[in-house]
Amino acid sequence: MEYVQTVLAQVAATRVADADKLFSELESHRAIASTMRGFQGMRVSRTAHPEGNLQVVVETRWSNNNNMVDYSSATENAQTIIEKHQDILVPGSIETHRLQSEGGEVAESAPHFYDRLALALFVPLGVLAFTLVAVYGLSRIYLALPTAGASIMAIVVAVIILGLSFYFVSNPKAPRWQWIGVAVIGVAALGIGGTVAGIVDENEDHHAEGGEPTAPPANETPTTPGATVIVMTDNAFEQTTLTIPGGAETVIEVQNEGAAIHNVHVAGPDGFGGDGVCRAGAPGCSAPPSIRAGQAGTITLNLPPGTYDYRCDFHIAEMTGVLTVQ
Ligand SMILES: [Cu+2]
Repeated sequence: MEYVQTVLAQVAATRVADADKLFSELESHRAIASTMRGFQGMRVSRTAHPEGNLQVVVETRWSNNNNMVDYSSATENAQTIIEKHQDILVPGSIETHRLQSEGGEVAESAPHFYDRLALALFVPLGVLAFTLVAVYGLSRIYLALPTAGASIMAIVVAVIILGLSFYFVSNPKAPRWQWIGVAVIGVAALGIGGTVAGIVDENEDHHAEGGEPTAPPANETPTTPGATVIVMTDNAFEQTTLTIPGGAETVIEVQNEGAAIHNVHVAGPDGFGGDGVCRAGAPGCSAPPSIRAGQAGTITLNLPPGTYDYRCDFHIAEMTGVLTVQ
């Protein structure tokens, strides 16, 4: 819906030559009006009457009635400009109408100043904010998930993004509510997921500090008396040689007393395997496969007698050792 202020006036036939100043004032007024809230466009038309008078029609269009009322009461508007030039007008020829448009000319309305500002400013800022939320939220979620879960979720997220991109590229006229809906759902999912992941992560930390059996506190004394312990600092193993019995399952406690992330990875018959980095649950890998500062884990081994290299996957040059299975 548009609201239109129409100001009509007739320039007297004898004064048409003096009307240039009026028209140039109206033209410069257009620039001022276009910065006003709700401005949709301004049109000045001139039509010669058969008797020689020049009919002037100035239409300004507004996106709502309040914008038009504000304009009508402004110190300068199309009406006051025309009134200033009474001397060249046919007396009593000024008429002002304020009407609600029934549409039909919306297509030709000039882009509103604020809409242009929005495109130039709010769209990039919005995209930047969305990217930050996406990067932060997704990283929190991925970090909280086990490796396999994170891979599956990354694939699902990628497929969803591709699907949505495909949909919006092939439907460029998709209604605005769909764009907004996708953005709102995306931000909400990332915000909720990131927060939940953060809380889960925090709780795990507290449990670890509280000394759960799966993550005993790092204090150099084994939780189970007599158990084998590997203590890790930045960046060294305190035990670079270890001996354990063969033919039975042995659980070694792993304590990270450094500030960096470390792990223990015992080579199998094929060396450190694959890309050489521990995955959750992989044989020869500590649980968890990345042990954060101050945390502890375990490594469960059941190996035939022999010697095996072990290392920290994060510091393969500095943190190495040899395990002997008797
Ligand atoms: Cu390390």
